[in-house]
Amino acid sequence: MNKKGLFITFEGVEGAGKTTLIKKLVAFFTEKQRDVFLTREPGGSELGKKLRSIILNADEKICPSAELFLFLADRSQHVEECIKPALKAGKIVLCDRFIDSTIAYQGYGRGMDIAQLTNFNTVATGGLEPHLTFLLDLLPERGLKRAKERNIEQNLTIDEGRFEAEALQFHQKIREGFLALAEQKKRFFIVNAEQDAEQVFCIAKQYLEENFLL
Ligand code: T5A
Repeated sequence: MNKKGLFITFEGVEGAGKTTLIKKLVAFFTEKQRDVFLTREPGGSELGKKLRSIILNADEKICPSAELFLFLADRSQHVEECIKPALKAGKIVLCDRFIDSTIAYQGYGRGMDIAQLTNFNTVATGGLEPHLTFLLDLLPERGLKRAKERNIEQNLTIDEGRFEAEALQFHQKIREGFLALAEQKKRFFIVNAEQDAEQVFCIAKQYLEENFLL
């Protein structure tokens, strides 16, 4: 019998540990013989890979509204081409960033109108919302430090991508945005991402086992 799809998203400031947690959850679900679909924004679909490269690595300066529409184009294609079919097939979809990143980064970070962004998100997703969103909460300075250390380790530019180079205040607004969203939406579960990666994983796993009867 086909199991029901489950849509889980992961949000947080730069370097909060989303990728690290997702990798551990993939192993956990695989052990339980659940079919997992791992994806991310931007860049989940084939078109999205091209858009990701433009968004994060463009030489040209991208104005805030153009940046927004690139993220939304990425999301529209991603939902239609990847997420909806995976959910229909009963898979567990683990998505690194989704609609809440637009509200936090373009809304709280860039100062764009939140109500308008919410409507744009609905257009891009056709109203699809995650069943669960893990917010990895961390002081932005800690996350940026981790991201920088990782970039050095992996021989990337220290401030890889267009957001890691933004001022600390920008990242503080983004954290506030995520925390405000988590207060408004029941689907959020906040994990203190100061803890080591294994502890973060254990907390997320326990929440899943207790609330989603895996
Ligand atoms: N964006 C995205 C928008 O502005 N609007 C949108 O609508 C969307 C969808 C995407 C950028 O686009 C923006 C947000 C982003 O700036 P990205 O390259 O995908 O860019 O970057 P991020 O999603 O921010 O991902 P990062 O790779 O920077 O961070 P992660 O995945 O949260 O962190 P991770 O797991 O790679 O960990 C970073 C380092 O810390 C270590 C890891 O080993 C790694 O070295 N680490 C820990 N160290 C100590 N304790 C822990 N608990 C740790 N967990 C991980």
